[in-house]
This record gives sequence, C-alpha cells and structure tokens, in this order.
Amino acid sequence: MLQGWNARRFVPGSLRSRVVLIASGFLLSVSPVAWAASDPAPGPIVITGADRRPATSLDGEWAAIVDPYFSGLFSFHHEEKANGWFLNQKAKPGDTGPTEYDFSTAPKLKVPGDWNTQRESLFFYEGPIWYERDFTYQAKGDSRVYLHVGAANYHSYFWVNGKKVCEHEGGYTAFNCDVTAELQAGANFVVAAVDNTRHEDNVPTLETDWWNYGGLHRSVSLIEVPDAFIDQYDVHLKRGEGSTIEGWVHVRDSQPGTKVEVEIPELAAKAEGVTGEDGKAAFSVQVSGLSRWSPESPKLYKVEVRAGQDSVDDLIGFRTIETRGTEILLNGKPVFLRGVSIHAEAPYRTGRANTEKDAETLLGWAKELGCNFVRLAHYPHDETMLRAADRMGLMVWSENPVYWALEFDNPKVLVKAEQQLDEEINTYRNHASIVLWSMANETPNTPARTAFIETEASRARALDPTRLITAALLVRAQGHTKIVDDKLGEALDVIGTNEYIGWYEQHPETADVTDWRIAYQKPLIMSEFGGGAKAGLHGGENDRWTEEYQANIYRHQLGMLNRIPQLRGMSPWCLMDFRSPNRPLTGIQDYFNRKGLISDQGVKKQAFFILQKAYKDRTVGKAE
Ligand code: GCB
Repeated sequence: MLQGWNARRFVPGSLRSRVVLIASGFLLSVSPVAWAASDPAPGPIVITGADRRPATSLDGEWAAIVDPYFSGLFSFHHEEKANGWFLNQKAKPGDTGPTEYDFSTAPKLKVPGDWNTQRESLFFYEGPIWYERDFTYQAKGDSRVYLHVGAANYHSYFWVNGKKVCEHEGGYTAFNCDVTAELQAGANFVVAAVDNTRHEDNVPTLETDWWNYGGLHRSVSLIEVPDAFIDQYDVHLKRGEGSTIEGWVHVRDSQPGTKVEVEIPELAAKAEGVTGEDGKAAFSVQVSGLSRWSPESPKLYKVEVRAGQDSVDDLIGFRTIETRGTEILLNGKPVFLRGVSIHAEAPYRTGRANTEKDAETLLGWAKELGCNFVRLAHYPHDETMLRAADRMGLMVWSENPVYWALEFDNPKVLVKAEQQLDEEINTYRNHASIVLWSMANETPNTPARTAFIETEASRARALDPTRLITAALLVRAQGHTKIVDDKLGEALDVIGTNEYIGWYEQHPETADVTDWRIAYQKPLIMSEFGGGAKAGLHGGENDRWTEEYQANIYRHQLGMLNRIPQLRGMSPWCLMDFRSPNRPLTGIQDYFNRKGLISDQGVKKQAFFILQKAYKDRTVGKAE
C-alpha cells in the first residue's frame, strides 16, 4: 500500500521530476518507493467522493492564450522561466521591456470544455494553451483548500497568484492540488497551462483512434477541508456473502488513533475504526435487510463517513462480483453482460462528454438497447457518467488508457500507467456499477507488454481485491479458427477479445463458419465487433458504409457469438459515432469513426434495432 500513497506524490514531467525519473529508472529495480519518498514537493492527490463535497465552482469562461512553442513557460534552452506567463503580468508605464501577453484582453474558452470544438482554428490543435481565471475567495479559518481538476488533457501545470501549485500528467483522471498556502482573502487568480502534445512515452501513446481533445475538459472547483481530512475510503459488500459491509477510511495527516465512523442510516448500521500509522482505519459491520445493487434494482444507500472534524456523504450501492469457472456471478448468481462500448464523446454537439445530460443521453440509449452493461472505452470517463451508471443500473467496464503499442519496455511509461491506474481506482472504487477494471486494449503480444500489464494487474488487485480484472486482447487466426491464447490471459479474471469479421477481414458471412478456440477456462467477453455505416446511407447488404451492411455484420456476428460456450458478455463497437483523426473519408466519415449504432446526431441505424431485438428477446448470450 505504501507504494500507492507515495507514488501519488510524484509529479511526472517537471524539470525536477525529470531528474528524479532518470534516477528512478535505476532505483526502480532496487526500491520502487525510495525515489518517491524522497521527493519533497507535494504532488496532486486523489480525493474519493470529491464530487460529494461542498465546492466553489471555477467553471465558466477562462481567458485563453494559444502558445504553440510554449514560450510562456520555457525559455529557448527549455529552462522553466522565472517570469513566465503564470505571473499574469500587465504592462505598466515605465516598464523597461515589453509584456507580450495579456490575459485580460485574450479571447475566452469555456471550462469544462475541450478547446477543439470551441474554436475552429483549434480543431486540429495539439500543443500548449494557457488558461487564466480571476476569482474571489474567503477561506474559513483552520481549513485546507484544494483545487479540484476533473481532468486536463494531457500534461497540465497550475499556479495560484503566480505560485506553482502542481503539475499533472494523464488526460482522463481527476486530481487535487493543495492551494492553501497561495490563496489570499479576496481577489485571486489561477493560471493553468495545458499541453496535449502527443509523445511516444505517454499513456496513451502517439496513436489512438479517438480525438485528442485538449484542455480543461472537465469541471474545476475549490474544495475546502479540515486540516486532517478523509481523502480516500472504500465501502463495499464482502465477497461470498450478503451481510457484511466492510472497507477502510484513510485520513490524511491524522494522528494515529483517530476515530473513524461509517454509518448507513437506512440500514441502521454503524461501524467504527481507528487509524493506524498509515492513516488508514479498517471497519466492518453486519447488516440485515440489505437490498443488493443490480441492473434490475440499482439501490443506492446514503453512507456517511466521519473522522474528526471531517465528514462526507456518499451514495453507494452494494453488490458482489466474482467468477466461478467460466461464469460471472453478480450477487452470487450467473449473469450475462449485454453491453455496448461507449466513448466519452458528447451526443449532438460532439467534443468531450462532460455533463449530466451527456451521461444520461448515452446511458439512456444503452438502456433502450436493452443493455445491463457498458464498456466505457478507452480511458476513465468522468464521475458524472459513473454516478449515472450507478443510478440507472448499468454494470461498467472501466479502462486504463494502455492502448495499442505503448513503450512497454520503458520504466517511465510503467510509472505513468500506474499513476493513472491508481488515480482511476482510488477515485472510483465506491461505484457499484464498476464490475471490471480493464488494464489495456489490443496490445501486442510481446514479453515486455506481458510483464508490464501483469504488473498493472497485480497492482489493481492489491488496490481493489473486490472487482474483476480484464483486458481486451488481440486474437490470432488459423483459417476460420480464431485462437485466444495471448499469454496475458493468465493474469486476467475475465478475457476480453476484439474482432472485426466482416469489416477489417473477410465478409459478414465468414462469421457463420468461424470457430473459437480459447485457451482459458475463464469467462469471455466479446469486447468489440462491428463495422461502419453512415446514418441514412442505404443500399444492399454487401455495400460498405450502408446501414444494411452494418446490420448484416450484426446478424452474422450474433449467430457466431452464440456458438462460443464460455461467452459471458459482449460490448460491440460502438454506441455512437465519434471523432477520430484516422477517419478522413470525405462524405462518409469526415473524421468520424462511423461504427456507432447511433450517429453523433442521435439517429439510430438499422443495426441498433437488430441488437436491441436480440437483447430484449434474449436470443443472444446464455440465458441467466
Ligand atoms: C479497435 C479499437 C478501437 C477502434 C476500433 C475501430 O480495435 O480497439 O479503439 O476504434 O477498433 O473502429 O477500428
């Protein structure tokens, strides 16, 4: 556990940390904690249930300056500038030199929001953009204030009143920077520089099949907490039974021996624990009359977590998820995961999804399709989406952006992937909807890749032993036999596989003569299949890009899937068309991946209804 707490203090990418990283490459093999523990700078931290705390929103219009050469931060030899744009200076009479930027006259960008869909000139932009916002603040005495950032893609730097407060890497996880020391009573300003430049040693790496939407694309706020406060907690139903709720609460900067309480008023249950040296208090309580969370009955309980001066109220569902042989068991009973894959692309307006309405529209479509499951690809979606899934009764596959060919033999990349995995799990661990942590998508079967993802899988299990570990694997073929024997399968509880029979290979009918040989006696989820169609384009079953062609793929796939005895779920690719730079075909794709069952403008294609019927009539998948 210690590794987890300390690793989060590490701020990848700064000049200081670059030096640490060079050292860490060596130290990592000796002691994975030594370098992190010796790093004195407070990095961003995870706060579980941050969205349940009273907050001062900093959403709205921020001044924005496009800085393609990052000249506001780095001088020509790439040293961090002492007088960078984070100072938010204004030209004054008598200045001895010019000030070549001015936030007060700069155009604005909306936060939350990706920049690409807000200004035409930024549509393809990849690079740094500076953000600035003025705000007034009156902190209560004896409290600590965190700048909460829902996500910033990809590498972000933050300053309050000209002083650096943190730096963060990774575009899809929430983080919190301690700004207590920098805040003043009254007028303040915050400056952020967000850089979405792709780098080979990033997670994800240079190539993805989705838009690299940049900026402060999720909400930003200030959260005030007592000096010693509950930064993380885990409240779950014990596996293998239905009447013990257990978990732990971590109180940051508490004295060992701090009393912790977890109360579920509706169940008249109250547990107590006491923090140890590591700030963690374990608890366990017997409950009776619990309604377990399930897609049919997504019951959520109000849970009050208290420690010293601090308290958080969360809304938590209780269920167990396990495997037995090739079965997936939800609350001890076999379940088939009728799903669909979803990108965090905003319906109707495109861009990054980040509102309650976006979540309810996307998940509402999944419900209409007959789903009890969604694969939230290919990175952690926002907490709004998970709250909606909890409420609406959809099981979730949540994914780390270890996508395609990362630099798997680079220890720096492993540190980055681990940091994002830690943030994902520690932020989202109380969402009943999440049943699967996915480590990766379609990674090449090499020894370096396998070692990398095995390390991640062990880490995920140590952080959260209550959920199932999966990954979407590539499949090999021998004639018409598909073989699933990727070595990584050994490290997984549930095997995910992607295939595109009828689209990238062969014809839709080839599915009828395809057999599957699976080396693992474990549950299998067909985590992707499908094909592209432009909504409203019609033709014959063999005419690519028509709705008829896509529907034909689905018809043949469903027959094939029913012949895989250990199939326990599916999440075809995908619910809605989404933007991708790899898809320029004029008049058809226009930079959209068109494999959606629904267009980006909400038009349902024929394949939607084929799948809907199969889900509703239960003609696909094992009957539960
Ligand atoms: C895949 C990827 C997914 C792509 C999809 C496609 O295998 O996992 O990210 O978008 O195929 O459309 O090619």
